[in-house]
Amino acid sequence: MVGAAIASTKRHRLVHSVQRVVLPQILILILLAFQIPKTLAMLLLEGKRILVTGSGRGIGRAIALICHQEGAQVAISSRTMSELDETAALAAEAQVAPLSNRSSSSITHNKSSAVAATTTCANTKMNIHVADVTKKEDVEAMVQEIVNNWGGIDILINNAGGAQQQKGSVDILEDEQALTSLLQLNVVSVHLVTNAVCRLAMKKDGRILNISSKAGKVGLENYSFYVASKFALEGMTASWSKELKHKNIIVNSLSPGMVNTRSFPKPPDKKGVRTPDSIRKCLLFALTSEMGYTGHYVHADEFDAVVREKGEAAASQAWKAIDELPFHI
Ligand SMILES: *[C@@H]1O[C@H](CO)[C@@H](O)[C@H](O)[C@H]1NC(C)=O
Ligand SMILES: *[C@@H]1O[C@H](CO)[C@@H](O)[C@H](O)[C@H]1NC(C)=O
Ligand SMILES: *[C@@H]1O[C@H](CO)[C@@H](O)[C@H](O)[C@H]1NC(C)=O
Ligand SMILES: CC(=O)N[C@H]1CO[C@H](CO)[C@@H](O)[C@@H]1O
Repeated sequence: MVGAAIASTKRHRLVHSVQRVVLPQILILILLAFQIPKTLAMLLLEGKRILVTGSGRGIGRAIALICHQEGAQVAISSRTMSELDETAALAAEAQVAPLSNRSSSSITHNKSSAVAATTTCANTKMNIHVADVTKKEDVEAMVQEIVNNWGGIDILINNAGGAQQQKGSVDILEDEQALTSLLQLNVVSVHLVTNAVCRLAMKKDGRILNISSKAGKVGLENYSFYVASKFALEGMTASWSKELKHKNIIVNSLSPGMVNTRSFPKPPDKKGVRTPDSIRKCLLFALTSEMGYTGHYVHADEFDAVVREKGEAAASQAWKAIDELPFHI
């Protein structure tokens, strides 16, 4: 009884001191929260650790910059250091200039093949990795280095890949080695990176997004090698979504549409051709979707059309399940 009385007195004092000390602090915090600029408060990927493969140029670079602008820590990789430097410099320009000029970004290069240094921007870091994603040693070193730096990866964006060099119908395409090489680049490498990331860097709670193509959904005359690689990728995406669901890892694919890049050049004035940055909304939608939409595919053009016709609230109607619906007679 005496103990209870003392406890009750203590509790009483505690409540008093909570009121005296904590409440004013909470009030101050609330006031401060309103002072935080809207742009900072609304960053969609704040604190996420993201690896984007093939981010030295084109769509991969645009994806890396979009993620960086949304507050993520971004690791970029490609085979070419100079292109990665450019991506990192663009990120540093966009981020450091308006926020602060307390430190100029310094990029130091690591001589070993798959590792490099960290660029510290105002509030996020861009990590540079020179790596050939078709080589297992490069992939392992890159993922291990990111784990050493950041402790893990929250989002993997498999973007690295290539186009079919020689186009033509099946009777024309005699170089079967070209098919093997394209599958190596567009399918085996994605397996290598995803395997290493799941093993070393993403034990649970994460997201994997592959940048796919309409060629992953429909046959295209004279592009059978490329189509084969993209159908394979869709199949892997659907399978992984099932394998990784219990770890709360969401797996989807995104088709950026007709983006004008060096690997996939398009006349910029052709109807339907879009800039790399124009996939921003669709990308952020895909990177913030819920587990209900794992094993799905979204096309940037279809996403834009749904949002235009039905509004932002209907955006998830743009998702398509990769698995075919069962056949009913
Ligand atoms: C920060 O950068 C701005 C614009 O470049 C410049 O005008 C300003 O003098 C800089 N401030 C400091 C403290 O370096
Ligand atoms: C390069 O990376 C290796 C492996 O992570 C590390 O041991 C070494 O210290 C790094 N060298 C430089 C100059 O950063
Ligand atoms: C496909 O390639 C064949 C030659 O292999 C060519 O005759 C045909 O015009 C091409 N079709 C298209 C749609 O490019
Ligand atoms: C494995 C794979 O298909 N990767 C693709 C990811 O997205 C890029 C950009 O569209 C393609 O070039 C890659 O082939």
